[in-house]
Order: sequence, then structure tokens, then C-alpha cells
Amino acid sequence: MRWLALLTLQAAWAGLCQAMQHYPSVWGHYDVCKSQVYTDEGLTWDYMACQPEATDMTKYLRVTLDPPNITCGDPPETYCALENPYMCNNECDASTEELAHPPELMFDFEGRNPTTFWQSSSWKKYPKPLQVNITLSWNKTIELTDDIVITFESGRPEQMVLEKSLDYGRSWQPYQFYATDCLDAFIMEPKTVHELTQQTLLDIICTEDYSRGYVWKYDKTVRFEIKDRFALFAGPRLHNMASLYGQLDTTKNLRDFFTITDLRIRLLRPATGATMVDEYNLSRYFYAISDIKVQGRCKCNLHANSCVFDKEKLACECEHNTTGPDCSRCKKNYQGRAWSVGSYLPIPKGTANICIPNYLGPVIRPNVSSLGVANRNQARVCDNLMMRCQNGGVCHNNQRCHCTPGFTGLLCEKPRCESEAGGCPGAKSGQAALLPPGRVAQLPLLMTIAASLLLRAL
Ligand SMILES: [Ca+2]
Repeated sequence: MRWLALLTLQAAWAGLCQAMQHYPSVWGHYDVCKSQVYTDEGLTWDYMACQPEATDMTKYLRVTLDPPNITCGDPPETYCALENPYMCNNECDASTEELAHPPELMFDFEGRNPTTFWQSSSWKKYPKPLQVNITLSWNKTIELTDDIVITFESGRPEQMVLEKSLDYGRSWQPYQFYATDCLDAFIMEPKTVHELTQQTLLDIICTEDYSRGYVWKYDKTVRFEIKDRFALFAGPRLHNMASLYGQLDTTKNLRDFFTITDLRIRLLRPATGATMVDEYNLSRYFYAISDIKVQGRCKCNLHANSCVFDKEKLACECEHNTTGPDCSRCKKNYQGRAWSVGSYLPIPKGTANICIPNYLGPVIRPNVSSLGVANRNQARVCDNLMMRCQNGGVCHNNQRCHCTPGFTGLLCEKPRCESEAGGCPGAKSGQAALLPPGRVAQLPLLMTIAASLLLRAL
């Protein structure tokens, strides 16, 4: 039994290592869902809150553009530089691989020179707005752990909104507004993330930090600052993650704020680099994005430390007797109490809040013959995992606890009466005490729990 359990642990670890990359140790804890520990009473399971490691989530997304035919190159087009209308050497042709700029080039490995990028068609239909929605869908709830960074190959847009969905794209909420002039574009006072406080952390702001015209050549990124928001609780270098985890644990709004199923980048107005649009050189105006970074982890409600991508879909590998893509319900026959999310508290291991076997109902038995395990039909009273004999008692053949002289009861949980003269009921020598009436009702439960746990362990 022990080696089987160890094998399971080993497999879990291997899966974790394969599925997820290492992330800086600042996150530290919650990487193990359960561990075997030796106590005075033998080998037992210790359960703890766990979550997958953060990783590059762009490997698992689906991208859609609206309008769908907005990508350049069909028909082929030649673009001019924003800062010089006579420098027109940017060619886009969807039918030639070297000159095509399809959406997937926003997510390929960057670091090569020249960069690879997606590009829109130009603002030919000016003054009709040139607007593009780029939707990133995971078909799975994920939790953001680092800044979203969008790197533009063109000038950064003069107006843009980043939006999020928590319901697979049915409804959308803004994350942040971006504009060269927030008042003019969105009737919002310009702000920066550094003006936010713990109390206003969830406020949606408009920032002018990433849209200013002429510096675009040197700074091409547009950010949604996750870490600066974390830092409001965890300190400037995120050294106090315990404080952040404590807040996430107790404030659902805060946790939901960083949780998404989809992101939508709404490009509303391209860079023009000047106050007036040059109507005679509209091929200077377009969007081009070379890279999008989204770091995060699968949301598994602290019931899984690994998340697998199978058949184009992410799913948590649930532990703690939970199931579902997000481990958001108890497994069949493990509904002995209401499902509950795990807790980050107490630091560092948290609380697993595992699902427990049903109070009543049939004991689950795997196909006994196929397992080659005999004599599994009898419910167990005690074992070395969960139903441990207490107060120094020893489990005998999983059928009864041999208690030390001072104790009695099914699991030796009950002290024997000190004084025989007191007429203690049921404390006859050489015989396990009868359970008092209240305990009798629990006996089937104890046996069911013991049997289920043991069978599951096997
Ligand atoms: Ca690229």
C-alpha cells in the first residue's frame, strides 16, 4: 500500500514538472497537495492547500480577431513609416510566408531579430474608425500572476481598452483604459497604477502612460500592472506574500479581480504621431503587435498542484477528493460535507478542506478481482492512514484496535474509568467497551469512512 501511494506521489510530481515551469521562489508555498508523514501512530496523510505553478499561459489560448478579415496582406499592401510618409518599405502579403503577418506571430518565441508580428490592414477607410478586437480565450478559469505586456511593432494605439471576462466571453468588464488623452477619449481623469491604494485597488483607471505619441519608438509596450497591484498588500518587492494570500483568502472580489477566462484587447484608434491625420498617406496608420505576455496559473480552488493541456483544453488534476475542470465540486460519494475552496491560511501550508466520504450510502469498491486484492468486501475499522487507533492503540488486521490498558472504544478514544467502584458502564476487563448510544449511530459512518479511504489508497 505504501509503495503504491508513493508511486502516486511520484507520478504527481512528474506530471507537475512536465506541465509547469518553475517560477521564482517568491511564491514559495502551496506546491504540494498532500504528503505522507510519520507520527507516533504510524504513516498518515497530511493534506494541504495547493495550486499549480505559474506559467506562460499564451501557449494554451485561442485567439480570434474581430473583424475577422482585418489582418493585412489580402490583398497585398505596402505601408509607410509613421514618422516618414516617404519611407514605404513595409510590405504585407498573406500569400507569401516571409511577408505574411498572421495573428499567431503575437505568441511565437520572441528574441529573434527582426521580430515577428501580427499586422492589421491600414486606415484606408478614414475617417471611419479603424477598430480591432483581439480576443484571447482559455476556455478555463485562470489566475493572473504577473503583468500583461503587449508589445507593439507599430506605434502604440492612441486609444485602447483591455477587458476581461469571467464567463467564457458572455460578459465583459474593463480592466484598464489607455489613451493619449483620457478625458477626451473616455471622459476619465488620467491616473497611474501608483496612485492606487489598498482601498482603491479594484478601481478601473484610464492611464496615459503607454500611449504618448513620439516616444513610441523607444518604448513599445502597453502593460496591465498586476504586480504593482499585488505590491499594495505584499510590499514593493513582493516580500510579504503572506499578507497578499491572507487578503486573497478573505476577499472574494480581490481574488476574482485577478481571475479570468478571456481577455479582450480593443484597439480603438491607431497611433497617428500628430494631431492631424494625414489623409493622403493613410498607409502610415495601422496596428502591429509583436508579442503578448500573459503569466498565470489554472484556477483549481487550491485543490490541485498541476494542470494539464489535453485535447486542446486545460484542466486541473484534482486532489482532495474533488473533481471538475476547476476542482469545484466533490467527487461522487465524497459529499460528506459541502464542497469548500481550500484556504491559503494558515501560512505556509494553508488548509486543504478536503471532501470527505458520504455520511451514508454504499461503500465504493473497485473491481476487486481486477486489482487482484482479496478480502476487500469487509469494511475496515482502523488503518494507518486516517482511521488510526488513538492513545497508543494498535490496529489489528484492520478489524479492531488493541488498546492500551487505560483506554477503550472503537479507536481507543475513550479513557477507562479510574474507579471500578464508580460503576462505569461497559468498562469490563478484557472486552472492548460498548459505545454509548450516541456513538453507536456513528459506527456505520466510521466503517464507511475507513473502508472508502483504504480502498482509495489502494
Ligand atoms: Ca512575435
